[in-house]
Amino acid sequence: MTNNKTVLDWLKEMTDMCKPSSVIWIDGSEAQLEELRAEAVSTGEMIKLNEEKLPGCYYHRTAENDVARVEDRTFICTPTEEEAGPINNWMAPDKMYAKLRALYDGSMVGRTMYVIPYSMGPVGSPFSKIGIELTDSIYVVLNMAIMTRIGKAVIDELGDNPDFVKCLHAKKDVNPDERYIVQFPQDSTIWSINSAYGGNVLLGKKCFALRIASYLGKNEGWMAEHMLILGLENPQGEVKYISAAFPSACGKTNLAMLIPPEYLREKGYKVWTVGDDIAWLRIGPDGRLYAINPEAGFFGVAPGTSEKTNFNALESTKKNTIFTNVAINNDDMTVWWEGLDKNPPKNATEWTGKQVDGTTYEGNLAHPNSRFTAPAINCPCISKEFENPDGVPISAIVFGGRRAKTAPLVYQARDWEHGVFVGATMASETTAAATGAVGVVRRDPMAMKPFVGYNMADYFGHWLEMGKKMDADKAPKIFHVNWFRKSDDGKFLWPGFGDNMRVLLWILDRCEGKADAVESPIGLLPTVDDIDTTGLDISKEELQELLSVDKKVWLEDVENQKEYFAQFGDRLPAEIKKQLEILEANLSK
Ligand code: GTP
Ligand code: SPV
Ligand code: MN
Repeated sequence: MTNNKTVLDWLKEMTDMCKPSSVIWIDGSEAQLEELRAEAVSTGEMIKLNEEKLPGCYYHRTAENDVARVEDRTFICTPTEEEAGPINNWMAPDKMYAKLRALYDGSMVGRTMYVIPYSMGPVGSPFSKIGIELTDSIYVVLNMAIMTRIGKAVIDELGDNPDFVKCLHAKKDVNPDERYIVQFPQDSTIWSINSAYGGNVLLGKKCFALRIASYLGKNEGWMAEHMLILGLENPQGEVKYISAAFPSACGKTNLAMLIPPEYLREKGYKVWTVGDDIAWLRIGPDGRLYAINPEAGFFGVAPGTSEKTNFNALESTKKNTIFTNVAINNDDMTVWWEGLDKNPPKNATEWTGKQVDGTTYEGNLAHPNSRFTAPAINCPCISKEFENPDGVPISAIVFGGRRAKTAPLVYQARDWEHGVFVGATMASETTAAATGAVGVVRRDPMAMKPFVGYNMADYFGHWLEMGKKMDADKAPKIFHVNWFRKSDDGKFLWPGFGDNMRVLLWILDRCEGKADAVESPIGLLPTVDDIDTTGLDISKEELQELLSVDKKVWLEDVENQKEYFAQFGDRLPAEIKKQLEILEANLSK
């Protein structure tokens, strides 16, 4: 498929090491993908779902020990430990290469290696970057075909260029003790072994589009962020774009596909989805910040997705979708998960493969991190700018997390520098998207804790630098939201989902200087009258509670922030230290 010498030399080195019995280039044609689907069905790797109800849809079940990203087995192998920084796992590149070579050696004997040329971003866009993933998993090939632009057009675009990200994945025996997800940023190389799950193996996603890309972005003056991108259209037909960074399983896909409350729909408000997980951002010729979604599909959390909570996501999964670790309704070969509806199938296959009566079953039929892989073009509200090679101009950047207490429903940063501090002090309760305990509050700056490809302190510095390159009136305004605040009896105080639109409207009005705000120790807050509650069953007192800032709780958080920042030592930018002092002084007044 190519005469690119760098590609061919690398492919030879990798095949010499992995020793596959055959090598197949993925050309991106429907005929080839259809052959692979048939093969995966014949071996049991995938199950064909009901062709009438779910045309072109397949089911896949992973090993029970392989259901989420593995942060403790994910490494950033920069030449020095200092470059990877204190929050990444690190090993010297030579040592890691040697260790992994021994594991990859002969790992594909008797197996086929697939060569997937792929583009992150529309082929040929100035934002886009090319990768090639070598994998012995058909599941990976078929997922990459949904999540990225693949095939001959991409290898043609690369031509003789030696500049591509070299990605190697071997399923091996899915042994969790020898599972490694390793990034070598200086070599634009990703090696993944002993997993077959999502973010561990679809190497274009977190490994490339965030870890490697954040490193490239720092060197080349752009940003790779764990952000959704949405367009909000007002009744006059003007569309403004917002990007938002929330940690894994904290509501990006939901917000990106939001359906406005009825009274706003009647007025003519609409939301358009550009992306649901990753944004690549560059300063455009007019000095504004532009974003593209480098992906071509959604790898979304299934549980909790319903006609009511996220109609557009559900619609996106009705054809040509791969479901992973959800439950099967054996009667009609459709899928089910917790929160889809109140009618679990009686005759069900649980995600582990166990046959159960779903109506009497206790526990989860679907894994809490079960996922759908759906083509973005299936989405009823996909933006017409989705393929725009120049991206969309961003008016507001929103940070957010799951915080039962502390963070109010919404507040605005005073300026870019304060906004970077707001992002840097993000914290959130952990979710099922990664292995480990769920519900523990941890600091997760810009939702990038698991995804930053270099020293987090330098990453804060890069954010500050980007701000300096934009005039204050052109830079996006920065906000923080929390949909997950709870009352003392443990109930969510905010209805969330479509009603989050009410908060987005305040945000955009702030960007246009149309809405009021009041000063608070942590930033600019709306008053209860600034958030439109038309048709909502929420009292002024409840809204007041949602917008309240408890100084005592915040001062405790400041102590935690200090401890967190201390680990970066002298590398922490002075601006962050200054903002921390301002916050503490404001809270102590
Ligand atoms: P990743 O794909 O892991 O990056 O996750 P994500 O950030 O896209 O999260 P997603 O939108 O899939 O939501 C994760 C979970 O949060 C789902 O169970 C949702 O039902 C729930 N959720 C999303 N938005 C809201 C909200 O506004 N309020 C509440 N209470 N729950 C929400
Ligand atoms: C996340 O965990 O943030 C995801 C899913 O989007 S994964 O692809 O596994 O990273
Ligand atoms: Mn994500």
